[in-house]
Amino acid sequence: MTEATKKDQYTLIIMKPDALVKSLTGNILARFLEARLRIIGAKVVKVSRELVEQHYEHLIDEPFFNDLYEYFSGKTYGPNYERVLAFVYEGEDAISKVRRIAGATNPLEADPISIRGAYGRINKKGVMENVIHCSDSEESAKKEVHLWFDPDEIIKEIYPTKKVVKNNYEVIEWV
Ligand code: DAT
Ligand code: MG
Repeated sequence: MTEATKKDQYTLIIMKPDALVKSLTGNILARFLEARLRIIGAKVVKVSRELVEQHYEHLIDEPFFNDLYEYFSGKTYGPNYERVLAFVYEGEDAISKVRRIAGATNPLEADPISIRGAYGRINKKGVMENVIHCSDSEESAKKEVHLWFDPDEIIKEIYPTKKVVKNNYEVIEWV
C-alpha cells in the first residue's frame, strides 16, 4: 500500500486520574510512540458528572456507575487529582494499535506488558482502575472527540464543522 491510500483514523486517549497519581504520564506517552501515531490535540480536563454520564452513556444503568464516576472524576484520590489528560491521536489503524498497547479492559485479564496489565489494578471497591481510556471504534472516536474537544483545540479539521455567531463573535462548532 502506498502512503496516499492508507486510511488515517482518529482516537481519543485519556490518561485517567490513577495515571496521574502514579506519575505515569511520560511513561504512557513513551509507550504510544511505538504505534507511530501523531498527537493532534491535547489538554488537561476537570471531569464533571455530566461529562462522565455522556462519555460512559452505555454504562449509565450499571450498578458500578457511581463508583466509576468517583474513579474517573478523580474524587477517589482527592482534590489534587481531580483531572485527566485527554489526547487525540491520528494515524493508520490508530484505534486498534492503541487498544493493543492499552490492553484489555480488566487489568487482571490484560496482557501483563500492556499499559493496563502493567499498571492497572482492581481497587478495594471492586472498581477497575485501568489507567487509560481509548476509543473502541471509529464511531465512538467521533462521538468522544466531539464531547471532549472543540474544533479549534485540534490542529486540523478532522470532522465537519460550522461557523456560528455567539455574542457577536464567530465561533467554530462541530456540525
Ligand atoms: P473500555 O474502557 O476497555 O473501552 P468499557 O467501555 O466497556 O471498556 O468500560 C468503560 C470502563 O468502565 C472500563 O474502563 C472499566 C469500567 N467497567 C466496564 N465494565 C465493568 C464491569 N463489569 N465492572 C466494573 N467496571 C467496569
Ligand atoms: Mg469503552
